[in-house]
Amino acid sequence: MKTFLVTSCLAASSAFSVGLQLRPIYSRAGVMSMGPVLHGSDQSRSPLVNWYANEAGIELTMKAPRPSNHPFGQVPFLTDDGGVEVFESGAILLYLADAYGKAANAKERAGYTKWVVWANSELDGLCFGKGMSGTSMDKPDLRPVSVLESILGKSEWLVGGEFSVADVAVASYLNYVPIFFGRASLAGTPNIVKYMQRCAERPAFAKCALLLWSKPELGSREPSTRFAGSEDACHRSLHVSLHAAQVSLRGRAFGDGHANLVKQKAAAWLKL
Ligand SMILES: N[C@@H](CCC(=O)N[C@@H](CS)C(=O)NCC(=O)O)C(=O)O
Repeated sequence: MKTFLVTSCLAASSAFSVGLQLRPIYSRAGVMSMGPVLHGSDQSRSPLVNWYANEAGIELTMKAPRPSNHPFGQVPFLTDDGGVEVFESGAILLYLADAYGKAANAKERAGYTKWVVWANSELDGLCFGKGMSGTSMDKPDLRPVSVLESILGKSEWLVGGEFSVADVAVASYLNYVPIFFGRASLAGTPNIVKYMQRCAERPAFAKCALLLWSKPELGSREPSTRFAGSEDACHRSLHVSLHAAQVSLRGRAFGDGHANLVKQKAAAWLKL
């Protein structure tokens, strides 16, 4: 069993400039700085944070889901120097983009915050349904689906013609769809499919081969019935759909297995 975890799967290269602020190892008070620490697991939403960190060249230290100060005991949960604590995957993306990115003011931030919030508030339901009940992304006539299709027909990326945290937020959910709903066909929205494909082809997406905490370890530091049993909907669904699809993703979302699945599905949908 692993009792430690690596720093993130840092992208070797990134076309995504974020104007990184370099942090000292020791603060002025002489207290050791950890930098951003992510409590996460591979069978959860936390890999989407890893994807963004890879793209942006942010070094994350990974920790087990628990113990953490997440008020609801979930993952992902991020801490950073200076007492920063953030829960909710979208809020974590926004924090990292704000803290380590290049946006100069509220106007620039608004370019991506709206998409991250939309992904969490609207796209989540479209992709997974309530309680993972079913996807609506295979219904091209639904207004938000057709609008997204139209937007992605005009631009490769969501904000300012370049890849950004907005794309991580949106494409992460889209790219979970083939994992959770193996029979869903997105053939009716080719622009969305090509976008999913573009994102899956990014080296930082495929390089998410992190040494993330695997399921038996989720409760290893602080036994928790919810994690120890892994009975929450998102862990269970991912596990079941992986099995059903007989796809060798080695138990993790993102990474090369997931990238290949998206690429295969996209190629098949675009032929229809
Ligand atoms: N809306 C939250 C969802 C968090 C969530 O549901 N996390 C799941 C894993 S994907 C979890 O921690 N489940 C264990 C539990 O609820 O105890 C986010 O986006 O971060």
